[in-house]
Parts: sequence; C-alpha cells; structure tokens
Amino acid sequence: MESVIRNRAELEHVQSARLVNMVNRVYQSVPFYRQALDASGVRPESITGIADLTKLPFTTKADLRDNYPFGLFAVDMKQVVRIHASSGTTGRPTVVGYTKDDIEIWAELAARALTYAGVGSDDVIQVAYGYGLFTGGLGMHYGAERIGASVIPISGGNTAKQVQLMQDFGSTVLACTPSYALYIAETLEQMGIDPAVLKLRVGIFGAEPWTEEMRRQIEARLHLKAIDIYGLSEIMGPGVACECTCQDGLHLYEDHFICEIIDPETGEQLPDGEPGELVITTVTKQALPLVRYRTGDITKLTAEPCSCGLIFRRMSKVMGRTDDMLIIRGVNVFPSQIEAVLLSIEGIEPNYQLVVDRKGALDDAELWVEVPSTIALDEVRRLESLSKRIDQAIQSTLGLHLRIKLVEPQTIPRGAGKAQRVVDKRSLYTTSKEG
Ligand code: DLL
Repeated sequence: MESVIRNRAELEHVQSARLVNMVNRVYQSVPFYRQALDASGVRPESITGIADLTKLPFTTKADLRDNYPFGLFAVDMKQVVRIHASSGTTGRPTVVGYTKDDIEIWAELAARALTYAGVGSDDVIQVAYGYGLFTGGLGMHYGAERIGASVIPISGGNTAKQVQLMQDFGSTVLACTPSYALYIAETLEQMGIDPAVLKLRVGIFGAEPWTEEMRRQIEARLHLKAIDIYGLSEIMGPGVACECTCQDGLHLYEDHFICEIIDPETGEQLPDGEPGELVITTVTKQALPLVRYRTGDITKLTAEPCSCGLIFRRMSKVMGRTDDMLIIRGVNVFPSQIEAVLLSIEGIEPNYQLVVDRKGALDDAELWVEVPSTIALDEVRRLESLSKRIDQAIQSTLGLHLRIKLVEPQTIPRGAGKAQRVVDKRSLYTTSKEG
C-alpha cells in the first residue's frame, strides 16, 4: 500500500485518483451517501479530482449517530474484522469498523508516526493508552509492533505499576495522554524517583488538547522529548497526524486523508495559515469511508517544507474544538487559553478545572487551581498574592474575571485517560455535550 510520493504534484495525483474511486464506492454501497450526493445534485462522475472536493457535502458526527451502529459501513459485516467506539458522556457512542486492509493501513500509519518521532526497533514502548473500545491502546500497539519495537501493553491506570515496569523493563518510550504523563511525573516525584535514572527518551502524547507550556513541563519532569500525535476514531484512531522530531506542527498523512480547513460558521474553505475547523476525507478506508468529515477540531495548516523531508502539510497543535468553546458572560473562552495562562505563572501545576454554573440569570465561573507545593497552606499572604496574579493574568488575556479557588495539592481528579478540564453545570439545564 505504501507508495513513494516524492512531491506535492505526485501527492495530488494520488489523492485525486483515490478520491474518485472512493466517491464512486460510497455512492454504490452506502445509501446515506447516495442520498446525500443526490440531494446536493452531485453525480459521482462529476468528481474528477481534488479540485472538485468542495462540491461534496459534509459528514458530521450526528450522521454517524443517526446511522448507529453500522449504517455508514461500506462493506458487508463479513469483511469487518474490528469494531471500536468512542464513548462520549451522553447518548449513543460513535461506532467505527475496520476491514483487514484498514487495520493494515492503520498499523502502517501508526508506524510512520513513531518512525518520524524518532522511535525504532531498539525501543521499548510502554503503551499506557487505554486498550478496549478506545482506539489509543490498540492503535499504538500495532504501530509499535510494525516497527519491531518491544511493546508493553500495560494500558492506562495503575500508576505505581507503570513506574515499576518503567524501571524494571527499561521503557524508552511512553505513549499516553499528556495529562496522564504529568500524573506519572507527579507519582515519580512522590516516590522520590529521579526521572534521569529511567531510560525514557520519547513520549507519544495525544488524544486531548495540550499546550506548548504543558509540553515544556512534561519534557522537564520526565526527561524525554514529547511528541504530539493526533487522531480520531471516526477517521481511524491515533496516527492521522503526528509531529516529527522537529516538533513544529503535526504532519497530516495526506496520502490517505485529504484535509481542508473550513470556517465552521459558513462551511467555506479557508487558505493555509488561517485557523478553522479541520475537515477530513478518507480516501483509502474500506469499512467506514467518510466524505468531508467535520472533525470539530480547530487548527491551521502550513505547507512550508519541513526539514524532516516529509512532504505532508502540517497542522498546528489543536487549539480547541468548535464545541468546547465556552461562552461565559458573553466572552468566548477556550480551555487551552486558560491552560496557557496558568502555566505561564511559575510554580503552578497544570491541573485545573473550570466550573461554570448559572446563578439566576448570570454565569458564574470558578477556576480551581492547585496550590504549588512550595507554598504552605497557612501562608495566607502568599496565597492571596498568587490568587491575585492568576486573576490578573486571566483578565488580561481573556478579558474576563474568573473567581480563583486555590485548592490543596492533589485534589483535582487525575486519571489515566482524557482529562476533564471543564465542568459546565449550565449544560445540564440546556443541551448535553460530548465529553
Ligand atoms: O483520541 C484517538 C487518539 C488516541 C489520538 C491516542 C491520539 C492518541 P477519539 O477518542 O475519537 O480518538 O477522540 C478524538 O480527541 O477529535 C480531538 O478533539 C481530540 N484529540 C485527539 N488527539 C489530539 C491531539 C482519539 N493530539 C478527539 N491534540 C479529536 C488535541 C486531540 N486534541
């Protein structure tokens, strides 16, 4: 499957051929797409290459839900060898399926991600993403086996054991969510283990948004190079895009995924460099091909050449989701902005939670931040001054005053999976939201 593509012109040629093939296939085999194309007045034969992409209608998460569980599959269940699902906190899960070839390509792309991240056959990879319906564990597992590395399939959780295996088995690579990586770092500190004595050298972190500040903290506290990996189950799982060792944007694997950025309000395509919603068309997937899937993730693309030699465009770190933007007293707030502000203040732990509620007609927002361990809880003056500094920093960046609640170290819940940074109690009374 892996073809050598030397430049962007060759890439576009391959993309066009694959797109034409894929559009014809979904038109023939997925009633949902036949109807969607008919409704938009698009004949499959009018799609002759990537220049025609914008003629095609979008697919959304709601379409997947409406066709739960297997309605959008383009192959017979006989050919489906694996099923994954992403949970969400409410409603039906989003269900995805893979043929044998889909699993092959997934392994190949996860292997590509690891290779360009500097991981090789001599490495010992501790896969601390969850195994199960979540795609993180198995996705990284297959990629790591493909490059011939030694895989430790420990899955998420049981942090003391994670540390023990890291020491005993000499793990050189840690794959997990960035928030779990920090939790492991904290645990090492509590156990009095100097990360320098471990063999860790690379971290493959993704599945949730994290900032550059968070990267710096993790790298310093775990003594490794922290690489950002992106993916979503609807498209495949981990390995849709990944940073190379340059750590300057995540290369999108465009030979399999045609990527666009759109204005989430109007649906218009935006040029490289402008932030908007990432839209992905899969062109090689068999079981669940998706046409112009709206990921909900906000990022921007660049086609600037990268010194690693990959010709694929890079996406910036995910800035947020179209559905995680909070509106607090009329001000637009992304959790990632709060994280960046907090981590710019020395000594602050990147464990925080924003609790938003409604008091009468007014939004009430409280930002919970853990007191750094260098400040004793009875040092009232230092606590007050810290709280003031946080408040001022948030105000000057977001233009919004949040009530700051300093809490004892280790009180904000930590977990092995995706961190919950926002508790929006208002949504209990209005629409429910994906977790
Ligand atoms: O999180 C797949 C994955 C597993 C990616 C392990 C990377 C590593 P889902 O559970 O379907 O799949 O969640 C997908 O998570 O739309 C983004 O909003 C978010 N996400 C994933 N990777 C990143 C990342 C997996 N590197 C959703 N940065 C996506 C920011 C990310 N957000």
